[in-house]
Amino acid sequence: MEDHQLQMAPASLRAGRLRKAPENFLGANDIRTVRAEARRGRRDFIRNSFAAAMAGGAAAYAGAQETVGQGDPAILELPKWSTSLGKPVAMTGYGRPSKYEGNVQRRRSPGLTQTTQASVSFAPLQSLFGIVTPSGLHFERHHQGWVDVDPQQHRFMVNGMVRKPMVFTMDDLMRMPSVSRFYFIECGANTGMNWGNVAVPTVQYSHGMLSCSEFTGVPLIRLLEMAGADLDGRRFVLAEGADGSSMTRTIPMSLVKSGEVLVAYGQNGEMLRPQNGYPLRLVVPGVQGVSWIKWLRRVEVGDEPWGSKDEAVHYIDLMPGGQHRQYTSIQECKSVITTPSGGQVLLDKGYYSITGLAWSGRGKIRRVDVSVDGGRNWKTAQLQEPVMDKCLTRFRLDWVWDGKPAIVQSRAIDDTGYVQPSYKQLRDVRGTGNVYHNNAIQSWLVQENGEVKHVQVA
Ligand SMILES: Nc1nc2c(c(=O)[nH]1)N[C@H]1C(S)=C(S)[C@@H](COP(=O)(O)O)O[C@H]1N2
Ligand SMILES: [Mo]
Repeated sequence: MEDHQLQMAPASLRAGRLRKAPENFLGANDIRTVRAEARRGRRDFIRNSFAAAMAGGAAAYAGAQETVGQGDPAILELPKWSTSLGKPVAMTGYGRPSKYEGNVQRRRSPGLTQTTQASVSFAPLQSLFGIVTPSGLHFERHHQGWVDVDPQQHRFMVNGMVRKPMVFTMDDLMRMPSVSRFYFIECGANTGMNWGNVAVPTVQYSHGMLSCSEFTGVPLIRLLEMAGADLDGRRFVLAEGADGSSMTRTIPMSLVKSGEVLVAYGQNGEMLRPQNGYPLRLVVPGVQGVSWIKWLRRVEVGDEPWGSKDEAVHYIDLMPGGQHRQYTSIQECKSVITTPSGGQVLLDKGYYSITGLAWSGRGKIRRVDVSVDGGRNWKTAQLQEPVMDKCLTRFRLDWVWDGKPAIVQSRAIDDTGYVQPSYKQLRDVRGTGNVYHNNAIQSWLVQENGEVKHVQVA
């Protein structure tokens, strides 16, 4: 296919081409099955893409003509849903995805030891479009299990260096003016397994402690002002959760003063899900997930960081020379290609739309570069609008795969000019003792047989 034809290819062609190959991917445990299924599905795939291929004038789809000659029952015969009565409106008041999408699931990593309560489930980034994570697929990270909080009984307290300590009910909070904003949340441990040079099989497990939602709530600064908080000088807040872990984290007041930190009850147009902190959670844009306290019950104002148990043990970067960084708050600029990515199978050489996600805790994504030759050459990817502050940004690049092994990588640059580092650059600074905050460039190897796997490239 010529370059200009690629530019001309209609959206339906681009979408149709991808949909069949990778979207069926299940979990690491199921890789074999899926690969077999993908091969079996190959003929259907070519058949399905025929209409689109003709529309695009793309003769590159070998087999299309032949298939027409044979007659495609999916076109020539009416399926049963075209010749029968449909079902009445859904009997369950709350809708669910199509039964054909049942393999799009949050998953627990086969490579991580988990206790029942201290656990993680990863979002299926390889199956998602755009930038918003459906609430039912939002990753989960609980230090002491999730809890079903009764909103009638839930209280939110503001105390510490305030003139008038205050307690809010959910009703109190929900009658205040609210704001709704799109932000990403990423656990500081995301991509942590890659530090160990472990071949993480899929992007779900390497990068799936990442999600993005529209959050609705009240800026924390408004509540602090109501309580007459002493906001001058060196100030911090401590946020505390109502779950059994009594998760507590220190947050610098400068972030709160920016107005971005929200006491949120809404997620993607509805109330938070119980697993994500219902009925109240702190939203701390750009900052690692652990500070986004769920089941939020208290914020205290103080003049020193607290150094709480959750700050003494978790998400600390061990640096060379025996030092450690206790507070890493901002999630630095990072990106990952979600298609093609580990575990997926490219069914044929030819056109693919490389796509992925980029984000920065410091602001907006300015540019994303993509390489298909292991970082020797880079092309600028297209950014999908809107590109928002501290939010996921979707990028894509046209690619014609020649059937030879290829290493695909993405490198994001944010509006501070920070460039996502290579694994080696990060190692040079952090040493080898570190497991958190890995924002290195991710490499996927597309093998000759079309199977994609993770490789660690310097
Ligand atoms: N109360 C409370 N808040 C919490 C946690 C927790 O265990 N308890 N886990 C934290 C961690 S480590 C992360 S990464 C995020 C995960 O948010 P999610 O489960 O909504 O994805 O919540 C944070 N807030
Ligand atoms: Mo986390």
